[in-house]
Amino acid sequence: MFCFQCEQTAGGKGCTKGGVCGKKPEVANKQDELTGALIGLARAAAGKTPGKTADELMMQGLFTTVTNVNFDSSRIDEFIRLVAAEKAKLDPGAQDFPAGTLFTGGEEDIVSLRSTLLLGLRGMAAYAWHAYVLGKRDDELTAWFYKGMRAIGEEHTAEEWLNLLMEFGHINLKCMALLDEANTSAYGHPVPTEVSTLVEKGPFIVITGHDLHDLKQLLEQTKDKGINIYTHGEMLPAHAYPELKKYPHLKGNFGTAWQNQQKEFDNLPAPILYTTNCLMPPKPSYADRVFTTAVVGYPELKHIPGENGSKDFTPVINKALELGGWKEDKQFTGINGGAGLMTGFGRNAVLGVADKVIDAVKAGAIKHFFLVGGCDGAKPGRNYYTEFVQKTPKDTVVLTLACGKYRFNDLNAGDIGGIPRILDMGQCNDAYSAIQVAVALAGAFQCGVNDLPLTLVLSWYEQKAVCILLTLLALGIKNIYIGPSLPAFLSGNVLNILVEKFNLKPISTPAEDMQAILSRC
Ligand code: FSO
Ligand code: SF4
Repeated sequence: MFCFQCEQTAGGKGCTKGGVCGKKPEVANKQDELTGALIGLARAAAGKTPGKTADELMMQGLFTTVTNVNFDSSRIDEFIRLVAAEKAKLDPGAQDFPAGTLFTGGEEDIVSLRSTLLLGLRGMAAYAWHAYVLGKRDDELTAWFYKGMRAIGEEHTAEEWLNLLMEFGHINLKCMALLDEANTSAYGHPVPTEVSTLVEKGPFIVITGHDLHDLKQLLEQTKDKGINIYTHGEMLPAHAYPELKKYPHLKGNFGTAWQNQQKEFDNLPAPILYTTNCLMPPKPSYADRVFTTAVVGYPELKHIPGENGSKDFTPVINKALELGGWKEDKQFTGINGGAGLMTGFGRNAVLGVADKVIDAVKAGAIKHFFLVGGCDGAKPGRNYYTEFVQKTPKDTVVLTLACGKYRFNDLNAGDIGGIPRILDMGQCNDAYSAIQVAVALAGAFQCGVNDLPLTLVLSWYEQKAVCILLTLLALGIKNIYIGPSLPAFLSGNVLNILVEKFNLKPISTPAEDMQAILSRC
């Protein structure tokens, strides 16, 4: 196996003997085979209208290879079989891409550029799938999956690869817009909401991942059953959607970001439902109560079938009743000891008070905006993000999104004239909201986004962060800080291009970076 797609890759170079994430070589090799087969499917679809089954396989097949999604080789085998059957219908002569050469075949910079596009496509597939299950699709977006996968199987010059990456960044913006539309049309616009971290006594279910459609179905099926629902990880922003928050048994949030799950779920007296990444190999103390759904999979864990239609969560519900929850209420806190988390500052909420924000900037009450967001992870260096937010001056506002926010979302940072200083905009895909807010501010101040008093300080872990970064770069956003370490799949030369073109900066220390940012203001 060879896999270097995530931030925790072995030695900062690549996992070769087994994944740091727990992925076995057999699974990694099958994922490469599936990727090669999807390139074959894209080739077979050239000049044709592939159809619903092929489209679904393309999105699900890519999504399934994202870090911490599927560890079950039998499920990946099934995908390979279905992709082959679909390809045979379109063009039996189309060749699959040789799996073994995906991340190793060719000159270093070309491998780097090819890998970047593939990893971006994997991330975008997850977003496209979430929109798709809510009935939203876009022909240009769907077609780009095929175009992108065909491109991965072709030779290109470095310049052509860079152009493809920028084109992809724009398509991913469309994809995030589509998901925003899917979520807000189904569940309303998020409203600022305080989320409790108290778990009440009695039966409960923890739901994690990004899929709001699964949460909605679970809430419906647990109505009046005496079972409470708690979000975990990236599901936290769900509390802010009117059509989800209306359920009184959606009580609060349990736990923090994905990398703490083995500790947080140890002996948990409740089932845990994984709707997307990020699944870690479960410990025996709770493996019997883990349920996966959609493309998530792990050998021997219980799986709730039904991809984009209705699902039956009865086994999860029965497990909650059997385990019974805790005997007493339990108050939990965030990693800095704070209880009660605010979320729901999506574009609609923030732009709803745009006048107030603009006035505060003009009056000098708000001097700078930071977007401190992205994924969390296990590395000790990630406390950079906590320290960075702690160091932000009192006359600055921190926008945040994705699971990296758990590093600081329980800090009581106060407010500026009623505007909270830390504004949680939602999940990683809600980077779309952040972009919309930045564009609106630039419009109000009649300047470019790069001229705003705004600095992006991003943490990355997996492939959704890759697609978001490519979107930000495609939009021409410069001076982005990125950490905790640089992607192993960026070769020295490719990194140099990004540094020269976009002034992409690796994070250093919170104090040094803060000083550099504020001295430019
Ligand atoms: Fe976190 Fe995992 Fe949303 Fe990622 S849950 S790390 S960027 O999958 O997707 O933020
Ligand atoms: Fe290694 Fe990350 Fe790949 Fe897992 S997903 S095998 S940790 S690089």
